[in-house]
Amino acid sequence: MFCYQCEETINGTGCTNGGACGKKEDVAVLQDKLIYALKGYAFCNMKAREKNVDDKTFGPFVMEALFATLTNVNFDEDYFKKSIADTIARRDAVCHKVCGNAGCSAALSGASKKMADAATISLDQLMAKNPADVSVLATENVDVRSLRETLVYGLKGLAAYGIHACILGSENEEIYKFIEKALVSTFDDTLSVDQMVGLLLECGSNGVTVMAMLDAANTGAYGNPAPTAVKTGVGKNPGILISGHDLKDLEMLLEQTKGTGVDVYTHGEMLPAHAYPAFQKYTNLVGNYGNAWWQQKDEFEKFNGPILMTTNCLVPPKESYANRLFTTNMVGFSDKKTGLKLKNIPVKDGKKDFSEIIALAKKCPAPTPLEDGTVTTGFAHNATLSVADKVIDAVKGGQIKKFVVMAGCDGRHKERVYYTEFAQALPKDTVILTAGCAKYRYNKLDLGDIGGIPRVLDAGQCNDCYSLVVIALELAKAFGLENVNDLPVVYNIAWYEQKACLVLLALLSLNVQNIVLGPVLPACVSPNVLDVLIKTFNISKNSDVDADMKRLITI
Ligand code: SF4
Ligand code: SF3
Repeated sequence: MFCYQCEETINGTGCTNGGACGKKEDVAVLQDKLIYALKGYAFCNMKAREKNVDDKTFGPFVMEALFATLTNVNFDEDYFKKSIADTIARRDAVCHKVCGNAGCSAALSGASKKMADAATISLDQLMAKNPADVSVLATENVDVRSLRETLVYGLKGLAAYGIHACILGSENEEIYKFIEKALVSTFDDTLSVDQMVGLLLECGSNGVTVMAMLDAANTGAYGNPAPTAVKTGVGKNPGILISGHDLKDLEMLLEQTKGTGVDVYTHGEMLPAHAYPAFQKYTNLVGNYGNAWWQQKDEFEKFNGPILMTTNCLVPPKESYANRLFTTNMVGFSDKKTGLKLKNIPVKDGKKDFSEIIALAKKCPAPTPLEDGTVTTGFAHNATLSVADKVIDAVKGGQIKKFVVMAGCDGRHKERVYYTEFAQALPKDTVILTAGCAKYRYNKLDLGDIGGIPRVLDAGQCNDCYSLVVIALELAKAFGLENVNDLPVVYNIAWYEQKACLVLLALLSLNVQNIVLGPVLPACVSPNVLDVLIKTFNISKNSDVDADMKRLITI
């Protein structure tokens, strides 16, 4: 196996003998084969689109499949075997509409050898195929590999956010067309470096569109988030812990637990849900338990009750709580060695039945307390811009010197203490704008406020980085600036998985300059590609707190 899609990749170069995330070789190879099959399906669907006979369910299916291959989503061989078989069957069905009895040769003329293979390979042949032929390393040129893989990782992020919007009834055919074109491009040997860089930026601008779509879907369904202090302590009732990013799942769980005596706690990326008016109506939504995803082994054990993982980040579970850990959507886990397979709650006619989880919760003790305080969230664009006048006055009056965007992901590497130290060392006239699970490194610190404006403004989940973009663009307008880079905003972003890759591409597509990225640069970015990013966007890696404070804040 070879995987270098996330920040924790072994030795900063690639996982070759099992993943740092717990992904085993068998699953890694199946994920590679799924991506290979998706490229063939995309090619055939593109040909079908030209004749207006394309598969109308291509978009949601491909997004779900791509999302499943994102870091810490699915560790289950059976899931990927089925997904590969479904992809080939869908490809064949659409191919038949294009080529019928005439065969594929006309459609394939001009396609690369790889693409022709991916568009015609049978399921048996694909399953028997040498893993090296479908691996990331099968693209020999390191720069081409870098550009193609970065694009695929951006697509995974796009798919993740696209699926959430789709679940809430928001779709955009243009996004599907882009996913199709981008997948096909990764087997096109005729593209220049400029064209491949162009596709990365196009992926970023599609990222802005899809995040905006998800924002509209979330706020349309659940209202505009408002600043909210969320309890971090626990009560005496048994509880269910819900983690991940899927707000629709939270809504269904809250409805079904109403009046049962079972409390619902959020975990990780579900924390910002407390700020939506629609969820504040539920008295059974009682607080947030724990921190970012990587601490779940300890926290899930102590929670004592059932846990529902709606999306990433799932860590291979400990035996102590595996029997009360459930998955839904495309999250999955199985282990051939121990025979453990986590139960997945399916969707039927748009609904999920959580009665098994609720019944189990009733038999479990209340959660063991981890802490007892509050954490504030809910500073999405609507809430933050409603106090825009106050913010603008504070900037003009010199009380706020700089906004520091510290969005992104958290992770287990101990170097990430940097983000806590950086937040603590920031001068008192700076405000942190955050979104994503990166916030857990500093959202419980008492950093105070500036004239009533908290010094940490949490816009929400990683997809709510869109809110940070809206806030920046609106501030630029208010200050009469044409260039968003002229604002007193600096970027010190932490990444871990591929949604963060998409967010980064989204910022670059908006021409945001001088982004500082850490705790390491993506292994998929080759030295030459990095050079392009430095020359075009002046992107750089974070260093130590003192040096970064000097270059970002003092100067
Ligand atoms: Fe390694 Fe990250 Fe890939 Fe897991 S997702 S195998 S940790 S690079
Ligand atoms: Fe976190 Fe996984 Fe990325 Fe949504 S939950 S930000 S890492």
